Amino acid sequence: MAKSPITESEITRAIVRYALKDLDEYSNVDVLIVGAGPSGMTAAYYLAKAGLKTLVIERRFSFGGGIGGAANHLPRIVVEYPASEILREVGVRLVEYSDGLFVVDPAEMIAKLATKSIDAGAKFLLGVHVDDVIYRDNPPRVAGVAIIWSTVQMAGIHTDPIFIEARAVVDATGHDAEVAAVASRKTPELGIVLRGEKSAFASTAEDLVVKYTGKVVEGLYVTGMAVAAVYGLPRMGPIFGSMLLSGRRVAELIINDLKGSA
Ligand code: 48H
Repeated sequence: MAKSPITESEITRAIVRYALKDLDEYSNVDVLIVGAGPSGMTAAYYLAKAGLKTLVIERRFSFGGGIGGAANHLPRIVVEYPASEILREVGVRLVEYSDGLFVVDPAEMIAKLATKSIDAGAKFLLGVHVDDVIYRDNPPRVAGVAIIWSTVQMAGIHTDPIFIEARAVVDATGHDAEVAAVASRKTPELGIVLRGEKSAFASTAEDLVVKYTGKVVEGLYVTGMAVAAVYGLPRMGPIFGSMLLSGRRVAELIINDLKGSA
């Protein structure tokens, strides 16, 4: 039997039913990652692969964060060994420029990190802004986030947020460490201090960002450039190895921590 023409109300009902189902299902997750840049998407890939219920919240309507702007808008970035192996694992093609230094197409890197993390089971909500955290005391900890639609936030219209609870929140918001910053400013008893990112020193920055990746207070972890903002580390420019290694490192730490508290 031929299907009757699709009606406008049917379009609306299909969208509303599944959008609300998503918000219902993801109102409480194992891991909530704020930011779909290189560190956030890498973390999402490994966390989802490990079977954790993983939600990524991104305020833009697109993936990739700073990958897309690449190097001063020149459409190539570089990645060094061993981070190059993470890109190889998700199928990104690497061109070896010199021993252990690879040139990568940023559009391919965005597409493949996004595809692989979604295929591994991570859920992305685009166009959503994280506005605040949920906290608990005794002991002080972060227990989730408050969200509003990015368009509402940009319009400057006040609306109260809705909440998402999480066993672990990951600040993958880049240079401004927005989640750690709001937690530090509004809830000093969490004891979070932001030292602010330093000027460029690429090789040192690449090592230190990975080394300092991890938990800042119970329930809140930092990855990527947010690590530099919290711990006062130098920047590295358009080399992305530490973003990938930091994303994998934060995933490993969370998998280990949540396993112990299942
Ligand atoms: C929802 C938010 C919010 C919010 C921000 O900037 P990113 O690419 O972050 P990283 O750390 O994964 O990668 C940093 C890299 O891109 C970079 O800038 C480098 C290597 N710089 C070196 C240098 O010397 O300059 O992605 C962060 C993402 C973005 O997509 C934001 O839109 C998003 O987070 N975001 N999403 N709620 N409050 N704040």
